[in-house]
Parts: sequence; C-alpha cells; structure tokens
Amino acid sequence: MPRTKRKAASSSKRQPSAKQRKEGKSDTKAEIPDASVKAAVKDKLLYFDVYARAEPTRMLYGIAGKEYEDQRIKQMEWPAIKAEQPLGQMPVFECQHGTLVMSNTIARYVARELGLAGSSSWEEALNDMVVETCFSCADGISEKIYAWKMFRQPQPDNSEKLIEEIREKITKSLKFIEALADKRGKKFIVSDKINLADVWLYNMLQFGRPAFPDLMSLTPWVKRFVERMEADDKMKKYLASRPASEFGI
Ligand SMILES: N[C@@H](CCC(=O)N[C@@H](CS)C(=O)NCC(=O)O)C(=O)O
Repeated sequence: MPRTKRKAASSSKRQPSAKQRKEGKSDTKAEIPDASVKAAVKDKLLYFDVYARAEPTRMLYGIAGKEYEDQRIKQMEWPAIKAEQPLGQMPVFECQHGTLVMSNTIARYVARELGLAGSSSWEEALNDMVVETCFSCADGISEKIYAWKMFRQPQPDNSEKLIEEIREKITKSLKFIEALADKRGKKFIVSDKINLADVWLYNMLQFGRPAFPDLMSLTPWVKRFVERMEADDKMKKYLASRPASEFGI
C-alpha cells in the first residue's frame, strides 16, 4: 500500500510535539495538517471463500470482537487479481502499517495486536510451538490426502499408507499438545483465555475432519478441548455466524 512520505520540516512555525499531537493539544496558533498521519485504515484480509489458511486469523477477530474487512475471493475472480498480490497467493492482509503475506505471519501479528498471542515471551513461544505443530499436520493432510481426495490430483498407489502415516503424525502431535496443556494446568492450552494456539488447534481438527471423521474426538482430551472451545461465548457466536466453506475446510 503506498505510504505518504513525511515532509521535511521546512516551516519556521512551531510544530506540536508528538505528545501534544497524541493528546490532541497544540500551542501553535493554526493547526498544520500533517500529511504523514493517515486516516485509520480498517484491517482487511483477502482469501478464498474457504476456512483453511485464513481461518485462524478470522477466528481471532471473531473472539476479540474486533471489526475488520473479511474479503472473500471466488475462484473465478482469482486469476484477474493474482498478479496484483505480493507473492501471487493469498491470504493477504492489509492494515494501517502496510501489507503482510504468509498466513502464520498474519495470524501471529493479529494475535499480538488483539492480545491473544500469550502474555509473556515464553507464552508466545508456547503458542508458536503449538501453531507450528498444528500447521505441520494440516500441511501433511493437505499435500498427502486432499491433493487427490478433494483437488483432482491422481490418487497415489500408496494412499492407504499415506493416510496411516498422517494419522500417526496427528496422534503424536495431539499427545504432545495434551502433555503441554496438562503441564500448564490452565483452562485452555497455554492460558486461561483462548489464545492463538487454541484457535490453530481447533482449526486443524476441523480442517482434518473430511480425511479423519473422528478427529474432533480422537482422544478424551481432544473431545474436552473441542467442547470447551465451543462452549466459549465468543467462539460460539463466531462459529454460529461465520459463512460456510465450500469444502467444509
Ligand atoms: N505459505 C503461504 C502459502 C499460501 C498459499 O499456498 N495460498 C494458496 C491458497 S491456500 C493460493 O493462494 N493459491 C492460489 C495460487 O497459488 O494461485 C501461506 O501460508 O500463506
């Protein structure tokens, strides 16, 4: 997004200090409009009309109750705007500071901005660790199963074996996250409030359901985790109001 460059102070008139500007006070006679102060830009997220890579970020906004523009691009609209995107892919996020790409960079930034990334750098690292663990599972499901199950690529001969491998990976990952949550002893994985880690795990479980229909109740802990997430008032409201995804993922 083009930014307006700050002009060099050429005027001899006294400018309000940063503190005065922030407080809306100034001792200058006539307020000089400062071209570098942009009007507040509403955050905007551009993605296909599916959950997948954009859903953790959408959930964070829903849970925080913060408004943003959720711009959903239809498959047929995509070729016309692909070349305009920084890396020719989505999600793309825009805010007053500029543009971000890479789904987890966006989710982490939004989580930090909304106070849902953890309350210390250690908690942030724990959130990140769960995000990466879940992302790796979702990526495996996508590449090794959905590629042929949903996206018309040829079914590999060893598809049964691939499914089994991914199931093992998910089971191991879920046990790891459960052990972390047990050690923390909080209501959710890292904290007593929903954080990015919870949102990502919920998203991964939901994303994997078409391949593994029992995923959301795979272990007693996972079942309790899902129930707790869905009992949260803000999450409940978000889930009830979000648009359906074409593939359910
Ligand atoms: N590493 C990127 C990958 C983004 C990506 O693969 N986006 C896909 C949709 S999930 C896309 O834009 N596909 C359309 C295309 O490549 O033309 C991220 O996590 O954001």
